[in-house]
Amino acid sequence: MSYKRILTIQDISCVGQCSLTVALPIISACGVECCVLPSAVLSTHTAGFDGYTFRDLTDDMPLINEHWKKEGIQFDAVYTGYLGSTKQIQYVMDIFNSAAKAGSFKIVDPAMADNGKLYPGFDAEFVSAMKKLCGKADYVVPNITEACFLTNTEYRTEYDEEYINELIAKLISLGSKNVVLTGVSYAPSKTGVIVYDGETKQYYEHELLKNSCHGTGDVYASSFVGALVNGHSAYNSAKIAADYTVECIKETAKLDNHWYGAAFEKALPKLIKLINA
Ligand code: PXL
Repeated sequence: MSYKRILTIQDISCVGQCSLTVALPIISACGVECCVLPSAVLSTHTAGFDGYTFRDLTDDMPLINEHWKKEGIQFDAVYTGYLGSTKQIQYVMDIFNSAAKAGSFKIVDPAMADNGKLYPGFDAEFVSAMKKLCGKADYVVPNITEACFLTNTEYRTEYDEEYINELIAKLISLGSKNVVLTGVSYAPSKTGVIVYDGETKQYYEHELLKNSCHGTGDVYASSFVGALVNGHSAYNSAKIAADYTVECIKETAKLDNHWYGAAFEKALPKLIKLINA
């Protein structure tokens, strides 16, 4: 029986249905052991709550990594999300070098921006370090805003294939082996994801729902990683993650005023079916 162990590095937002509180249950539901390295602890996420607390765990990272080295602990994949500081990015690269088994996947979700803007607390220095981290990845999973920041491209809400192709070409030139670009919409009620391995581009188009909620990027990246580690191809993993995320948004729409996160729990049975199909 194959039993994989992965490491995910991102924050704990105590309330807010994002980052580790999403990645842990989703990856576990995929039948994969999920180890964690919290980048920071926040009382809530930063998108819509005021006065949140922020405990930066940067200084713990090298100590944790040293202990893992002594114990010979390594992982079948390392997946990074929201990071807590620019300094942390170098530590994450050290962890890529020492804690990722040979042949394992390194997946970077450059969780730092959406809707044309950086999240609070991030700046040009962070973006520049994130470009380097993306260069070490097997898969980068940005949305269009993040792709624009990573490639110094003007953010547009209306675009054509040429604009997207240019964005993807610039992303791959950062050094990642593959690009998975989310939120690519060419028609009013549709959106989709492009998977590019440096040679072939594949587009999976799906429904664009009217309601949107925070945390769907984390739901997407976590289910993508879960599928990939289960042996699905990158395209199939991108498709599974898209279908699952759509289901999560539909579940969220059934709730009153559930604005801060996606009700991903209700759709976990669907994800498990997709993974095992
Ligand atoms: O979902 C991305 C995310 C993760 N973690 C924190 C955030 C956000 C988005 O705003 O604030 C703390």
